[in-house]
Amino acid sequence: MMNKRSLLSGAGGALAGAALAKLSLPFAAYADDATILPFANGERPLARYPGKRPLICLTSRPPQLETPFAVFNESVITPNDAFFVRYHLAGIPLFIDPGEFRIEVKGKVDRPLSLSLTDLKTGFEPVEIVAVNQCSGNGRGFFYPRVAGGQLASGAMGNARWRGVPLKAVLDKAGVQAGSRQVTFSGLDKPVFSETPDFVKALDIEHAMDSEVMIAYAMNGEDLPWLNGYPARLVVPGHYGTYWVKHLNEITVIDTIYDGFWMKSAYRIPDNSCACTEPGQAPAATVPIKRFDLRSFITNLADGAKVKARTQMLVKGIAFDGGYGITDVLLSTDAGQIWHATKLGPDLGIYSFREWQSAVRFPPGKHELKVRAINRIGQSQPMAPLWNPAGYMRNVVETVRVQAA
Ligand SMILES: Nc1nc2c(c(=O)[nH]1)N[C@H]1C(S)=C(S)[C@@H](COP(=O)(O)O)O[C@H]1N2
Ligand SMILES: [Mo]
Repeated sequence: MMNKRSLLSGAGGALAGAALAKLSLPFAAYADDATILPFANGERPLARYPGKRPLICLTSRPPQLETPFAVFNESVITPNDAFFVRYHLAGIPLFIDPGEFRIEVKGKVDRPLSLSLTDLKTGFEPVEIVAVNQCSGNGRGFFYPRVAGGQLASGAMGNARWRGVPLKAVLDKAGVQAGSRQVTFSGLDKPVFSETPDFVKALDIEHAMDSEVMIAYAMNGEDLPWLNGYPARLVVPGHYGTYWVKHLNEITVIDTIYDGFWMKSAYRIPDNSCACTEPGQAPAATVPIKRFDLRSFITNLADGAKVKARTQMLVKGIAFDGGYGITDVLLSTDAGQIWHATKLGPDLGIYSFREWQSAVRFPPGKHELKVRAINRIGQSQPMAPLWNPAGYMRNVVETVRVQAA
């Protein structure tokens, strides 16, 4: 089994004297227990990282930590210590001095800015939004045929209340020049090898200026957890996590279409209405991934659960989409033949998880539960999974089998 060996050594001890004013990331270790995700090769250690409860460890360098699915049944807001973590580059920041930290705003702007955290917190009107952050590859481990990439179950998502300033306010202060086409974003993390492209993402200028994209410095009423981008990150409501650049320290307005690796080659989906191909086939053309598709989950029953027969119980869960808003969540207890409306929970905004619940009485025997959401523009989820070579955007109607006795 897994030893309690160190996963990530910050130099907290060695530098303690010299770095008193700074914050540092201490070390992480494997927890004693492991977990098994519901697909082949799904055994994972749990790891204890700074500021986090034990999370499912996909890789330790760079840290990629998945939220245990049961967390989504605890509350509609994902606690900071359980929120998933995804990095591409092993050179994650281990020391950050909040007094020295600056966000540079440069490129095609009239007045380049160098914003301290204090500038960010006091120089602009703060805004808040509840929004889901989800990795493009959430659920990739369920793809069949299997695809390369992080073999994630459904825990690479989370819902939080973000606080920060609109990116538009910052760009307006800098003065975006006519003819600008995109804005690029980069954070403090760096590649270990010079051959590895730095993690830089781009948004079209109209999107960057839409007043919803936010530079966030707080999450659920606290500073951002280190591993979720302390001290500031981009929040791009309704859009896949790849754009939510962490430890954000460079914002560059450009008058071209950015063609770095993480836009031109990675995080692209088939350029068709289903974002899918025949299994095993490469797409004819691709475009950058953008908005979430519709998803819904049962959170209080795991696949294979045993329930009490003939007794009324609540089945509950969550649903979300890319920002149209959930209008209905339907539940089937007979493998999708009959669908029942469920009761939706409080509306925390179009970018939030929406809770749903339904009272169910199971006759003795086996039951196949399926859950399906519908959004404000009438979209729903496919009954059979769609496939694409990168394993992105899973949104099939999910199934949970229970045994009532
Ligand atoms: N600086 C930086 N920001 C990043 C990444 C990264 O590798 N480096 N990964 C992105 C991806 S792909 C995802 S899914 C989200 C995950 O956010 P989280 O780690 O806070 O859950 O961060 C995004 N922001
Ligand atoms: Mo991601």
